[in-house]
Formats: sequence, structure tokens, C-alpha cells
Amino acid sequence: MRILTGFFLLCVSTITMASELSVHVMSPRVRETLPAQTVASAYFTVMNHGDKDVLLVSARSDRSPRVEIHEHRHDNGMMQMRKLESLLIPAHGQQVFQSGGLHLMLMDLPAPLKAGETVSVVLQFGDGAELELVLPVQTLQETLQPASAAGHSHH
Ligand SMILES: [Cu+2]
Repeated sequence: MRILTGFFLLCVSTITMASELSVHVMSPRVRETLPAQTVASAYFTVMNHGDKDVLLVSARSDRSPRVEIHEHRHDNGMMQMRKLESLLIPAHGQQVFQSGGLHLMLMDLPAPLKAGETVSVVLQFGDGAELELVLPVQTLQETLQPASAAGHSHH
């Protein structure tokens, strides 16, 4: 569940180590794709137990060439999806990725995601720290229930 990247070889700082211990992800899961669908939404709750704000800057996956941070918002009565360049996880706070709100979007999937498989997603934070999640692929119904997925990643 832990990745040591080249960053740690280049620069081991106390800030990195502090935030590395402060971020915590619960209930990671990704929705299965429908036939001909080439995008999938991933959900989880990311908590920051530290005293400093943490910035989620990007994500990558073994199943998708491009992963974006998206949010849904209502605009003039229309549901719009918007790409975020980064997302702040406040000190002692959390961000909930869930259906109809924040989600990671796995784009341009070369192959469908089927319920029962797992997908690896690596979250990248502003200080260079990374956290790998293993997300079970779930059906639409399952992904609507935040507490249904077991899974817990420490960082
Ligand atoms: Cu999206």
C-alpha cells in the first residue's frame, strides 16, 4: 500500500514525512463500466489528520492513461461536470468523493472495468508524496453505498 518513489531519494524532508503520515483513505471503490463506456468514476473518503492542509494535485492508474479530479455542480438547474486542477484537504478535515459530487474520473479506458476486479490508483500530493489505493470494481448499486466497501489505506 506504500510506494517509495524517486522523490524520497532526492529529497527527504520532515514536511513530506509529516503529511505522509497524516493522509488516510477509506472506502475506495470504482464503478464498473457499461458496454461502450470508456470512463469510470472512482470514489473514496480522504482524511487529513495532520495540522497542515494537504493538496491533492493529480492521480494515475494502471487501467487508464488519464485520470482527472472532477466535481459535479448544479449550474442554472443543469448538472455540470468540472475538472479541478487540485483539491485542498484541510488540516483535520476530509473530502468525500461520492456519486453526484467529487470523483476521480478514469478516462480513455482501453478495456472495460468489470465488477469483482481491482484497479490501482496512485494519488499524488503537492509535497511529492504518493499514496496507492487498490479499488474494488463495483456495480452501480454498490457504489451508491459509501459504507459498503471495505478497504483502508494508510499513508
Ligand atoms: Cu467526471
